[in-house]
Amino acid sequence: MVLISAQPYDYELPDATKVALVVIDMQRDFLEPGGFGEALGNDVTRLQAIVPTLKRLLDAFRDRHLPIIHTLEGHKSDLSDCPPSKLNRGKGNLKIGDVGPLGRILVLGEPGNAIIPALAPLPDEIIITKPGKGAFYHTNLESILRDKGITHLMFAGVTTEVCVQTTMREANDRGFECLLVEDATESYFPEFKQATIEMIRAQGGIVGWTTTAENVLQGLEKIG
Ligand code: C5J
Repeated sequence: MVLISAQPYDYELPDATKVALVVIDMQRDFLEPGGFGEALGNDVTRLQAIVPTLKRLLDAFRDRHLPIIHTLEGHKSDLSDCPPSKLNRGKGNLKIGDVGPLGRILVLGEPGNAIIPALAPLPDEIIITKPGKGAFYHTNLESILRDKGITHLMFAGVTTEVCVQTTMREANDRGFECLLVEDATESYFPEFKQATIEMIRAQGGIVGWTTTAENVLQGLEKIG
């Protein structure tokens, strides 16, 4: 067993066979101009800052052949999996399914819906496509994790208070021990990121733990 320095207290990692890295929605739609994030009025450039840290985490998991799960928010081309409440929200110039500079906004298979090239999944890595904010909603993520005997999840990606937090809460309710890597997640709103980190680890870790990528890397060194 390895202890990773975290808040509100050390995170216990039983052994390397029980852990997976979950990288949430590092897609062009959220990180590049012309995608869904910008259509909602956000400054998407601030999300780029976490890419090098996330790459270090990916490399550490890849070097040890530990499971990596990438998630991708997107909808079928007929939008049959996009409820009107989501489709009509926002009042931006471009809605989900409209054609933008990166192809159709938030539609699976479109250029803008892909994971950014710097963090592209390797062929043996799992990609979960999801229509919602949480990665357990309308996906087979839970059965994949149970089949692999995974009990511990480390979370990274965007955005901290939307898809990352929603997925972490879903995972926590399902009994997974969840650790958020603070410098490998980002939001369009720095204050929302900070608030999310604080609410996750409040009340004795009500949703889980938070730590830095450096602490994760040191922990992984100890498990070999
Ligand atoms: C959002 C996400 N923000 N990946 N999606 O709509 O957080």
